[in-house]
Amino acid sequence: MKKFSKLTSIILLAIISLTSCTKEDTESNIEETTGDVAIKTITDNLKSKMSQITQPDDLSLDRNMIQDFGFTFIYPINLTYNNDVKVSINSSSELLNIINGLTETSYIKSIDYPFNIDDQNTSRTNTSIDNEAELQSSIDSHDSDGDGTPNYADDDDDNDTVADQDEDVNHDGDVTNDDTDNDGVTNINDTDDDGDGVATANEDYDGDGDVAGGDADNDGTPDYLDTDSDNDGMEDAQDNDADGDGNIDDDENNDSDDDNDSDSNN
Ligand SMILES: [Ca+2]
Ligand SMILES: [Ca+2]
Ligand SMILES: [Ca+2]
Ligand SMILES: [Ca+2]
Repeated sequence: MKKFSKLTSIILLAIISLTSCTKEDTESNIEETTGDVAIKTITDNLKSKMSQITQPDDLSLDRNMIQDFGFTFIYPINLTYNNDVKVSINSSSELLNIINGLTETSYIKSIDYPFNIDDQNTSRTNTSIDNEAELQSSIDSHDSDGDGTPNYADDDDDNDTVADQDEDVNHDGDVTNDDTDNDGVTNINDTDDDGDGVATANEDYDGDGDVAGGDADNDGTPDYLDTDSDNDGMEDAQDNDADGDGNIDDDENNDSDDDNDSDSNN
């Protein structure tokens, strides 16, 4: 009898937890389908990015907007919180204040259309966004590496095998202000971060599959940021140019005949 009542209790508990799961799932599905998904994607993403930056300011906000979404707002814009409170925003600094104050329970649910943006994808300034479909289409089309995943959902924007968060080599929490080789292309968009002629994705000299983790000469600078990874006094590009013809072996600028024997890489 005691055994029977214990079994009954377990079954009852299982039924109760199953029922509550179903209710929660239904509620979260309802929440996900209400409001303006595009502006919530933008503001949630900016909240996440700004909270990682040591000293976020209006410039870092604009840079992160351009990196992830390909545009900056032309102000004013009017946003509405999930509790229906409206706020008019006249500058990136004002937007930053709003973004910093967002929480899981206090978020932006919509933006008033139309509004204007400076669109980096099309290089058109003052582009009008007239509805949510246009906003969604604009952010979905911003795909730096062309791999089909828009930047805001891509954790390796330039597809160089180094994750976006690991492109923050100055460790200020901002992934959009690092340019190791000073060529004007930030590391998060640069497929050759140290500009040594060897693509970042090909700088995994220890072959462990982790480009960011390798440091062949143990000088504290990882190989993909070190123009002379083995510290032999010869730049990596020369190390990787066996026949010295100026074409780097087995790289994106492929030397199809590594040893210049007129026989393709044999
Ligand atoms: Ca992509
Ligand atoms: Ca990357
Ligand atoms: Ca660069
Ligand atoms: Ca390189």
